[in-house]
Amino acid sequence: MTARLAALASRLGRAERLTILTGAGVSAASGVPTFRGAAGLWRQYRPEDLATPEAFGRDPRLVWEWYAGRRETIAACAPNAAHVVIAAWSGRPGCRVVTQNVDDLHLRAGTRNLVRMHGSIWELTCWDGCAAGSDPWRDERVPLPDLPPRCPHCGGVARPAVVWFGEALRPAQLRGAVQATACDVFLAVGTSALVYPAAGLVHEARAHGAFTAEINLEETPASDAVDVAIHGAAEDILPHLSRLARQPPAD
Ligand code: BJW
Repeated sequence: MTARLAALASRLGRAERLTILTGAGVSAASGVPTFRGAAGLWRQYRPEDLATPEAFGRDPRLVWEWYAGRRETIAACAPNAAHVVIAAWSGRPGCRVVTQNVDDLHLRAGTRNLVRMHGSIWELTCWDGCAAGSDPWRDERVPLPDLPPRCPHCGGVARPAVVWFGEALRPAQLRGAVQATACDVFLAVGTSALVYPAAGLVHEARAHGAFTAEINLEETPASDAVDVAIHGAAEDILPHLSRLARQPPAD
């Protein structure tokens, strides 16, 4: 473990182009539930019942109740040590952060050059498809007064501006994520590496010649593909790595 951490810290210290991909595990220590795993959201709910356009079309109010509850939980959460380290690294030239998280905790930690692949739970778009409502607008009200909320442009039903299963990512977000795979070091943190296209990014980075690494509490489908897999909590490992990367290498 120590040798792997040292190897990764040395790569991080020297990288001119660093890309960090994050998933729900990065926000777990802040109190935001992950999707999969023992306490994951999918243990209580079936994704096809809640995180698909079909589910929303069937029962917008039910889906909104789930999102409204999650917004309340997230509103009470603050960025943790993992967000803070990533935000500090994001100030380096050539560093890009790609997140699957919709909680905006990276933004609240001050992260720059951020690609939000799956959107934001704090933004809405028009479900009825009016032209003005296709651009996400911010709505941070907690609680939302009426469910489902309405589009301010046409009065139709509004939806969370997140990417559901079976939906395409916004082109700019997908482009930004793919471009970020051209890097020297690609670090995947706190993601189960199950959901595409995000799960494919580490392989693209490897194909570009990047040194690839994973930080996760457990093995994932990416563990065997990366150069270094470190098992541990992001909020512990990242501050440790940050300190090591600042130290001059031992002779
Ligand atoms: C810690 C920790 C700590 C805990 N420290 N670690 C190719 C192959 C197979 C299938 C597909 C494919 N391409 C597309 C698909 C279909 C589908 C897909 O991937 N399905 C798979 C599940 C099989 N993908 C899609 O549908 C995507 N769309 C698409 O591809 O469209 C194509 C298209 C093109 C043109 C027209 C139309 C369509 C969209 C995927 C959208 C995913 N959406 C969600 C919901 C977002 C909104 C919301 O939040 O409600 O995104 S699902 C959910 O999973 C959420 C997450 O961002 C995403 C990833 O989860 P994540 O972040 O990895 O979290 P967990 O919980 O899974 O894992 C947490 C990890 O952290 C665990 O490993 C823990 O061990 C670890 N951990 N604490 C470090 N402290």
